[in-house]
Amino acid sequence: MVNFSLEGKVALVTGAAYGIGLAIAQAYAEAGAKIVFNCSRQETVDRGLKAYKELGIDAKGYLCDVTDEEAVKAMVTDIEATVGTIDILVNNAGIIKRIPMEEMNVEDFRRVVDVDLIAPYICAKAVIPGMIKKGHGKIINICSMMSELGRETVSAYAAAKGGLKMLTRNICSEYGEHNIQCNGIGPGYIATDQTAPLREIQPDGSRHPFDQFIISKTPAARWGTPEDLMGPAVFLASDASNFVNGHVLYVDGGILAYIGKQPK
Ligand code: NAP
Ligand code: GCO
Ligand code: CA
Repeated sequence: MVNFSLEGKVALVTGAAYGIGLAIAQAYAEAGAKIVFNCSRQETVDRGLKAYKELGIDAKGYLCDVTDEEAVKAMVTDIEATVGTIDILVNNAGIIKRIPMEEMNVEDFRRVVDVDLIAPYICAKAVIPGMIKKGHGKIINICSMMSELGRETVSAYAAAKGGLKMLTRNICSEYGEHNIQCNGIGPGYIATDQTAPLREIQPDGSRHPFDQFIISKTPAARWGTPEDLMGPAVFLASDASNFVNGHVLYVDGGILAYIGKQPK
């Protein structure tokens, strides 16, 4: 029988106070995993703990900026001592800065790359020794449409998410022999805080032009929801995907396959 259970597994989902990370962690808890998450602001950790409590999930939260390697190592050491060896890491924490490249200062560009690419390396490096010792592990990197496509104003984010796709393939290549599978999930356009500016109702009551654009570029003709990611995330964290490695599973309603709705 195919095993989708996460019973007895310890899952660290970074940045999982709300949005995509919270949905993935909720799905993991429902599949039997013990949930640990972290954010870089105490108020977000508190928001997450409240959300998990309301969901009846006994999650452990840490205040930890994923770009701070010493803090990440300390967090992983504490998790291993108090919860158990991390079986599943989801590199979900991420930021975006929408600025035309020629106007973007290098500090902003560097911060996006730090959070969206360097931090997944830092977190993976921190959990891999425990996974090797335990004889298995799952690392899931939250990629993006921008792992494949560009658009105006998101140069740093696209560079980082493109790099994250290749980091996913390289972790697969380097650690597959230790029964560690590293895959990506590439969400399409998902309705979360991060994309709220792209969906704002206009002063005249109409939908945001970008909102209408995405609807025309998505065969499903809708934005995704964090819940759309729950099943794919459980699949990639479970034994059901033990021979799936180095793959980015796009959960985009068909965007990458579609040229876009033809004008009437
Ligand atoms: P979100 O609503 O903006 O939430 C981001 C989370 O990451 C927050 O909990 C935030 O908490 C945390 N975070 C940010 N920087 C951090 C840091 N340095 N250290 C630790 N935690 C940090 O994002 P989302 O829309 O759920 O997206 C989650 C992931 O999916 C991101 O990697 C994003 O790039 C990716 N993604 C999103 C979409 C979409 O359409 N929404 C599509 C494709 C991919 P703090 O601010 O308190 O740290
Ligand atoms: C944007 C959006 C996208 C989504 C996501 C798409 O400004 O284009 O924020 O980047 O967040 O990454 O997969
Ligand atoms: Ca090796």
